[in-house]
Amino acid sequence: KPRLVLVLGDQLTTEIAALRAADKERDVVVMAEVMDEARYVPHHPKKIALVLAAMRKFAANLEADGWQVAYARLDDSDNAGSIPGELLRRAEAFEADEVIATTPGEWRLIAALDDLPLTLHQHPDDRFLCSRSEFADWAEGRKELRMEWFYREMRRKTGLLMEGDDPAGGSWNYDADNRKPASDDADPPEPLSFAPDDTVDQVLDLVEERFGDHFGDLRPFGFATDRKQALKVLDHFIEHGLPKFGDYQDAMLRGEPMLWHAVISPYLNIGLLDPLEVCQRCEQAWQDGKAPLNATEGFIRQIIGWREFVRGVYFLEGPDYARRNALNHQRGLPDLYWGGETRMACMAEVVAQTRKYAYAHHIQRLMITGNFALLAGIDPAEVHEWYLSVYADAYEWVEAPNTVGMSQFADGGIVASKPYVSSGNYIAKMSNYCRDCAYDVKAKSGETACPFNLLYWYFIDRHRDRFEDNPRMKVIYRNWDKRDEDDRAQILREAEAWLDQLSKGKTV
Ligand code: FAD
Ligand code: DLZ
Ligand code: SF4
Repeated sequence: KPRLVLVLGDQLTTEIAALRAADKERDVVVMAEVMDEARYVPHHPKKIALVLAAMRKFAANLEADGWQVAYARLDDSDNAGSIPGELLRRAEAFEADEVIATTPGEWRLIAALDDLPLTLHQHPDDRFLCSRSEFADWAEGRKELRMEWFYREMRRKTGLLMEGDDPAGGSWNYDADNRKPASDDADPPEPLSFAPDDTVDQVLDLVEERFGDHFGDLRPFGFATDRKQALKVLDHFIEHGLPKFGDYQDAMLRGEPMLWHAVISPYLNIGLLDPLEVCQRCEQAWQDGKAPLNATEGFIRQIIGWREFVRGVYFLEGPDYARRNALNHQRGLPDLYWGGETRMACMAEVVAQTRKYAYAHHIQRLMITGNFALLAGIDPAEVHEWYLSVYADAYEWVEAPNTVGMSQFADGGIVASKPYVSSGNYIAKMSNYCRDCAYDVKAKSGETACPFNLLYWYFIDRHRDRFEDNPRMKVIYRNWDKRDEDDRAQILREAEAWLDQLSKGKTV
């Protein structure tokens, strides 16, 4: 009897565990474009197109390689509409009663597979350097989980940037060199873009017809949709982006959404690129003298450090993680996140770029849209749903810990040791957004005061009980308490009035 080999839309590599465990002569690969996956959140149309186009090309390659592939297109009349539904349909058609799967990256789908009335052979997703059980062992007995310690383990384990037992250059972390703002005349590399081929064109038409109402511009579509193209993106980054990646990692410039970032997360997360191969190629560039150590270390840390760490936390913490709300924030997500009008130039810029590219870099996600949501006290579940929808790289295992944990502090401080909040000052320092804003970043109160200034102190004040004793926040409270009482009262009053306007749907 054949067995069904499930390959999901974010498992597109021939090295995926389920394929390695299967028998080409005997088994049937099941791949399915289904409404349930396209709609669990209103994904950006570019994200849906990327996944479907990459699935179609991957399936064609498997077939060319001799696999039997039962592939369901979204518009097939007999499409069952869900992953379990498709498995059941194929089980009947092929008289199969066993499924070989690679553990999905989301609790929702893990549960759905567990519920199937078929025998499930589930294999851990070993595209990651650190398995779920290894992470659990590392976390066991630790009072707090800190990425930096975890990262050092990963450096030792992979040997990346190691000189024997010591880190290359003598330091584990060169972040102190990595916080430069970019100047207006900065000249970042042009990102690579791929003209749609026939497969992509067909998918774009389908996505336009079915998901035209989702937030986000479908066209122009320039994503890589197969491994060969994704490798070109990686090479392009290593040659043109990596040398300055470190310096400008935190910088933000109007009209320059990608700067020196790699824009490879959409490909890493669906399997077109492998994390270790990415890091080894970067290390090679450093060894060849083509990239400085601060950039190479900073970049590798994002992948073997942060990316692995957040995945570990997601699976360690369990299925309720994405619903946590430690600060009890209840305000609804304002319409400006979906492109509604706003006078805040920074928010307008990041949302507009997100709509256009399904991309924002880390500091934009953390210190603009995330910072604002946290300061404004938005319900983290709504913030989570937004991030999961609008970015081409968003899958729950990586998005939820970044959003719910790092950005919204809704896990109570597992991912972040202090809340990532800032006043307008930080944004003015790291970007040129404030120059064209209706608000005045220097004004701490009054009609034109930057909302980040008002809301920052409002946040600090309202969460005193939780954060006052945090050693990394003591100075902030000391500074706040030193201020004149009337000043403090005025700022809090103005912040409340501003939030009131926000909640009433007024243009703020
Ligand atoms: P670069 O800046 O060039 O970094 C290189 C790579 O490092 C990335 O491709 C990514 O794979 C990895 N990386 C960097 N930071 C992180 C991080 N914090 N967590 C995990 N991997 C990281 N990343 C996602 O892949 N999917 C998400 O859904 C996602 N949601 C996020 C939500 C919020 C609120 C925040 C603050 C961050 C989120 N990130 C997410 C992390 C990060 O913003 C993106 O990985 C990064 O912007 C991707 O762009 P890039 O490839 O140009 O990254
Ligand atoms: C994101 C996504 C989309 C939009 N569509 C599909 C699909 O039609 N078929 C599929 O197998 N996978 C899709 N995916 C990826 C899944 O949502 C992803 O596998 C789970 O969220 C687990 O990470
Ligand atoms: Fe954003 Fe404030 Fe600067 Fe305007 S002034 S761009 S709201 S930080």
